Amino acid sequence: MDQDNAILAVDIGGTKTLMALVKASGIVAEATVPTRREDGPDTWLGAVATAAAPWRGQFRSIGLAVTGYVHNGLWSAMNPATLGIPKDYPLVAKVERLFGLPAVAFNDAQAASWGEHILGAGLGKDLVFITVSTGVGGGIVLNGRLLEGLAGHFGLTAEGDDNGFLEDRVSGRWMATEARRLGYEVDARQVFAAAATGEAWAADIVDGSARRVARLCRNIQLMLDPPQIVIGGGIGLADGFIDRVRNLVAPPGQVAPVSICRAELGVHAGILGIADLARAKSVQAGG
Ligand code: BMX
Repeated sequence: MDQDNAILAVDIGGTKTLMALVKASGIVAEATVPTRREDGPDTWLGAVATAAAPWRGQFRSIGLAVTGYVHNGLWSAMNPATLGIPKDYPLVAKVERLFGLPAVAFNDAQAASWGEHILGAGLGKDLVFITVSTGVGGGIVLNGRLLEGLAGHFGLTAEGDDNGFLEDRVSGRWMATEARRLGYEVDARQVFAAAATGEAWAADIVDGSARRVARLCRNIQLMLDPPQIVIGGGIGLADGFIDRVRNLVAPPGQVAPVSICRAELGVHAGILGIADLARAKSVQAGG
């Protein structure tokens, strides 16, 4: 495939959809459209096609990084609270018909893991990626390969005696809910700001989230022993959060805690990751 041909990379998250034309040299154009939860996948994809119309003819394949479970080109919600997707929505077939071009699809956090592996904090080494934002997503690059399917869905692991979702006790949504329970009508950003000024109620909320993420990191270390854990997302990168997590990861015995570092690609991690995955698929197919 002509390496100068761009990929249309699309990252559909729980609140917004980021799109970009990505060449081997990097992002050459980008646009954002809202993901209106009440609309549904056909409308979300229609909005992508409309926004991408000016770029028609400049890309020969499409990469989709989407919140939710992707398997054999079908898309489903794991936690409808993050985004309500009908079970087994035929995502790849719909996009290929909409654009008349080949498409590949991965979970958003898996795509971001690949982005951090090839271009970000991963420096080409194996890693486990955790993104703490609206939900908690993740991805695993092991022996140079990205694990697909359910791999990395850390936000859906069981937390608490009622076997609730970990992300429902860690994410920004949880912080705001916890603050409201204590009588403070604030969002996660304001919780961090209050914690930074020494407000004990706010520091307790941030510590509660960091403690659960630290426990996740310890469990990942004992299960996969990765060279590093890369943490991203609006909450993951908030002031002091990673330091709190580092101080709380306590593996058993004389084992040194796993290296924990900050993601580097921000909102572009998924876009850059899925573009590389789509390019590799296209080259493989002789595109
Ligand atoms: C949820 C799940 C994951 C996703 C993660 C982060 C859904 C719709 N999403 O655990 O697939 O990676 O949230 O989602 O079940 P984000 O939109 O916050 O990136």
